[in-house]
Amino acid sequence: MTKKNACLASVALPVLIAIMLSAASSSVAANAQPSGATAGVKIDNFVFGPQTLTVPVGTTVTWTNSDDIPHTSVSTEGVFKSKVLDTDENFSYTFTKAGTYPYYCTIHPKMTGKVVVQ
Ligand SMILES: [Cu+2]
Repeated sequence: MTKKNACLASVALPVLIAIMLSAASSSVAANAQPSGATAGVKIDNFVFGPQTLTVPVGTTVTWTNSDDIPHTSVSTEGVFKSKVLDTDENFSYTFTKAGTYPYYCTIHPKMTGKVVVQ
């Protein structure tokens, strides 16, 4: 190898490695990222609607309180927990693992719903 070529390689190789690494890490990030899908649960008249929401993995679910009294949306298994939502306030959670996620309103424990993630 000539001196010039060696010099070129010492510059080109790290660049090549950097490109390969960034390509690899961006494809890993793409796999780990949520699908970007969204879905909504409306809270109205002491009811979560729909009571059972079925969504694909990676979906962000937003609960919106359309009732005129405060409610919460709290996972029975501690997976997510909203603050107290006043009228028109909302809470979002992104479901990254398949499963069934029951939840309830801590102020009115008879209010229940579930999110099924597939
Ligand atoms: Cu409530």
